[in-house]
Amino acid sequence: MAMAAVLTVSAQDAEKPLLQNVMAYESVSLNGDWNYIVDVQEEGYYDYRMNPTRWGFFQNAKPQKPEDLIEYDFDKSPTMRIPSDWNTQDERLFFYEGTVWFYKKFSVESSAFKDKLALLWFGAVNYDSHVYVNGKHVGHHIGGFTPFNYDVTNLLREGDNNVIVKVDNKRHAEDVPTQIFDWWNYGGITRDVKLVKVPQLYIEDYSLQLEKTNGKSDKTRTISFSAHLNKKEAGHKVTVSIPELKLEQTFTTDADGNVQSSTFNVQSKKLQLWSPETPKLYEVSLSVDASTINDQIGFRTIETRDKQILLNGQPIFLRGISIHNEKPNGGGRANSVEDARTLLSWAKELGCNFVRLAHYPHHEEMVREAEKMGILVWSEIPVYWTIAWKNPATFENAKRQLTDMILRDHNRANIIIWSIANETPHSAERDDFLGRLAQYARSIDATRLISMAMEVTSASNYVNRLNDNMNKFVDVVSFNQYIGWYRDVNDAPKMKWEIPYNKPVIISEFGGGARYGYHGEKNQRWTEEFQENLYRENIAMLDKIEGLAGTTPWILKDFRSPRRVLPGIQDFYNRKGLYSDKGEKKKAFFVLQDWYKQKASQPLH
Ligand code: GCB
Repeated sequence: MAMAAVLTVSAQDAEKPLLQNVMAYESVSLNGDWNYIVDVQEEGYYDYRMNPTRWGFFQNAKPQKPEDLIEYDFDKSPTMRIPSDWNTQDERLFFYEGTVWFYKKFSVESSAFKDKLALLWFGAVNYDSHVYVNGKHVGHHIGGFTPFNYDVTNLLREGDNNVIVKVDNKRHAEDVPTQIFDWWNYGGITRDVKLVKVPQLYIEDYSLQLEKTNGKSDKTRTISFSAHLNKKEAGHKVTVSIPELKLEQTFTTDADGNVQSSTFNVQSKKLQLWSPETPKLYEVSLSVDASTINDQIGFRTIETRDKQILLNGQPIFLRGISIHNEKPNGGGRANSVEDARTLLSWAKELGCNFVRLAHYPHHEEMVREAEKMGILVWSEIPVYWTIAWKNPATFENAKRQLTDMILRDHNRANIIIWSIANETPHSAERDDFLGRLAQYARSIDATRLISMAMEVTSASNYVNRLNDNMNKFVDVVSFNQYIGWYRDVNDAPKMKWEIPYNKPVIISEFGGGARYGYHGEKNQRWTEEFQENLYRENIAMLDKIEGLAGTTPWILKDFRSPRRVLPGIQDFYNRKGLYSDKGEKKKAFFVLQDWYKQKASQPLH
């Protein structure tokens, strides 16, 4: 009954395809203090128009006469800072999974959006959200880690306005991620919220990327460009210019408002490629009719040749680390430039040129800052463990998250791998689901590599074999393995690896837990010495794998997880970090750092 009430007030579908490069536009930030009401029993869904004894929270009702019974008041409710997760903002909500309603009053002057459109943009809301502006339902979004936006131009009024967001982070078997996962299910409006001012006609999406060389070294290189407008109209002029390269070209849209894939040629010797050593970004401007936006774009190629990964045509070893999107000091969702810089500078100190942003898209600043710092990125969607492979809605949900991850970041030079899944048990339904997802990812972005974190199976006691039907869909075979943690570390020297595919190999996870400051013998679990030894043995073992093109050990920093309950040791943290939850380095950090130093100095052919 509550659900039906919501549908009746969905006056319009204001959702628009994701705006590319939101940072390029002027906007009014709606970050800051929001009032909130915790709604354990979904009371806020009741609609007075259907049930005259109950006023739904989305109506933001106020008593008109003394006898009016309205049992909530946003203006008198507590506030929390947005963006944030509610778990670390209010002690009572630490373990809470359910609905919280958020309310923010803001004022708009009529001149502010004159001749413009107002897009209400959310960086991410975990997990299921309904958005209302001035009492009107503007949309419903699921998926906790990707941005979305609504056109609310016609709903805004001079002076006071309000936005109400119902956020529900209950877990369900058919969701993405599914019911069980090894990280904290932080709920809330976890990333920025803003009203973005866009022209009536704007470039909804564009892609500007260097084409692959396919092994040729030509005197000229090709940059391809495509775009589409928010309106399906022919004859608009779209101009792209890269002043430093003295490039400028104008294209005309077709009847669908598209600039179909077009190319520019540039002399190879004039083009400075983006790389970890020289993370060169070019100033780019894009205009449609009279309005212009800017971007900073790097050009590089990423390809494979047999078992090698080639960046700009040269083999590269990916010295990586896995990272969760959690604040560097203490828990909570990371959401700022500072959080990104701290986490990435820790990775740099470790000697990394690569990070695996696990297990879902991180906030956009993580990618942007990494790009400036010369750090390559693996970006992933939360198709994790036992997804409901047979459910068509689950597939659509995963596909939507994949689309939005790619749409948000497909102009970032540092992203080299889209990962479509992590540790998924084999079955025909899973192969079908993931196969379709991989083909779809490739169809919307052919310039990057596709991978996923697979699992190995034991062929015999000391032989591990990678045998996964998904091999034919990926460019890089990656797998997680935990010898030394979920199996005896003394087995490491005896292990053999059979990887029967002529593709580069990334070990997407290995590691083990240690409590920072807990010391003992190397065979004593949870000590720093145990973890240190585990790293030594694993590195010696993995370094022998033929075609090893990179590793992203698990994990940079201890992170919160409800599965990790051991008192005095875990206390709701997964302790596999090389840094503690407070940012202290454990001994294993230095083992990996040493290996990465060696790797950085070994030439690859
Ligand atoms: C895995 C998962 C990762 C877990 C890790 C662990 O294989 O991919 O999400 O946190 O193992 O610590 O067990």
